Amino acid sequence: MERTFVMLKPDAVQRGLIGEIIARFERRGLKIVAMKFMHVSRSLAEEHYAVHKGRPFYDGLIEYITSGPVVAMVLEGPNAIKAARATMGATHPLEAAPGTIRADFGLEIGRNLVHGSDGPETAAFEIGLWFGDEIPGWERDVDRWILE
Ligand code: D4T
Repeated sequence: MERTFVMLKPDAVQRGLIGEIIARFERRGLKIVAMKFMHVSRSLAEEHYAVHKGRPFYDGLIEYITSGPVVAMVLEGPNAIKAARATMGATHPLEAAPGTIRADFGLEIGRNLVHGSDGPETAAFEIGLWFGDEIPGWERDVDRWILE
């Protein structure tokens, strides 16, 4: 089983899309193992996006992520990182496949609604950063109908 960090960005919250977006991950079969509604401090935003420091869009990205509350969560499942990113679609909404979150709800890269870890190391770093290292798992009764 793999875990990934997913964040519903401030535009998703402001636009009333929290339920719609979470439902897509949930319906797919990804299991929520942690979730919180929160305001992002500047220091957390800077740690989260440290890899982008110095890039032209960095300042705008920090402003955007700290501009309002977000929903942060950890999802679990087989190949959860890939599954979550496929559900989200490509970073730029215009390049995202129809049916993905970013294609269905977005137009601009700087308002692309969701974040998902892009690999196992990033996922481990981001889960630790947002939730710490002690996230318990739970037994889901329908798993035998979702997982072979
Ligand atoms: P996130 O990290 O938000 O899930 O996005 P991705 O993993 O899909 O994309 P990324 O790390 O390359 O970009 C992080 C974040 O920065 C915004 N961004 C990115 C932007 O506003 N302008 C840009 O030119 C790029 C490359 C969007 C996502």
